Amino acid sequence: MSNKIGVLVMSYGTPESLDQVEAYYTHIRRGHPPTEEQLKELKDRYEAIVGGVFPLRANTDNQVEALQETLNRLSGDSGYEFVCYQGLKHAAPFIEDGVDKIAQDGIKEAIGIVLAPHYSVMSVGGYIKRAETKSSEAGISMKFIRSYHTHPKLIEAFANRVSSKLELFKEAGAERDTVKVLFSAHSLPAKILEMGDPYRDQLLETSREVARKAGVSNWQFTWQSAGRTSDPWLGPDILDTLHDLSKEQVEDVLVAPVGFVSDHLEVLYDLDIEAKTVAKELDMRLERIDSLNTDPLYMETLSEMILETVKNN
Ligand code: FEC
Repeated sequence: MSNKIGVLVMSYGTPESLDQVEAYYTHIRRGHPPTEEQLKELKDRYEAIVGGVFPLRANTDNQVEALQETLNRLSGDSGYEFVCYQGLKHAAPFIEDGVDKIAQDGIKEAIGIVLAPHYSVMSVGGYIKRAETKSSEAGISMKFIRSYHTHPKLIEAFANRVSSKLELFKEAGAERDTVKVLFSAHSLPAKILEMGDPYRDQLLETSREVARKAGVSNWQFTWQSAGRTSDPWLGPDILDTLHDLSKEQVEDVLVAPVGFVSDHLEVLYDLDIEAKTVAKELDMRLERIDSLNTDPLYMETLSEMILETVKNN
């Protein structure tokens, strides 16, 4: 007998074309349209990465497909069939659309998971709140996975990427221990710390575990991609960190953006273009680890979290 379980796979979302950027940006700003200048600046960043293509779209599609395949393979003869549905935070299909589809397919039991490993009330918490509201309206019993930042396979996947990039520095003549490994993640308004939010501590835990697994002692954590608002954001920002490292005569830097799991604007622009430009001005070599995208170890991390949640209920 097949017992279907819906999996709502939630991700940030991205526009499909340049003419959708304004609506997308307005949604991120909770209904407040950007100024002409802000809109132009964002469109310019999308144009700079790959000529106005939106890589997060295909990457999320591929992750959802690979997760469904991995999950059904690993669930073996459990009697469950997992069906994955996409739900995006800021673009269609929205989180609510994903829940609607689960309901239309007559599925009554579901699990929600976010393609971001660390919990903050302002990030994953927001996804979960929307999915919870919609699923209770639709009569679906939905359980959520809030974080998976120390799952051994996630740590292994990141550590493999750190080790292989450190090899490239070695081949270019650098001593492994002189390369500064910078773990990074999206900044959030600093007020989250007063709220006892686990985001920063979870990111530090992931960084520590990845460093240990990859045998790296020369590392530090830094923030990136802070919003352009007047509130204080968590720092130091990566661009300031690069200036500080340059004063300490650091020449080689490997960035490991462990707060992200896909290639998208915050990686391809903020790191590969902006941070690389600053590093070049400072005469430093900056490389970045490859993004996880559909790495089998990442797909197994998500699948194991989901299977465990089903087993424990
Ligand atoms: O490639 C793409 O099209 C999308 C890339 C993208 C990802 C992403 C992930 C996170 N964000 C997080 C927090 C915030 C907060 C604000 C904010 C604003 C933006 C803007 C763009 C953008 N974010 Fe994002 N984020 C991505 C893209 N983000 C574009 C608007 C312009 C700008 O500020 O650069 C500020 C909102 C406000 O004004 O109130 C806060 C967090 C993550 C990582 C977790 C996750 O994936 O959900 C946290 C990918």
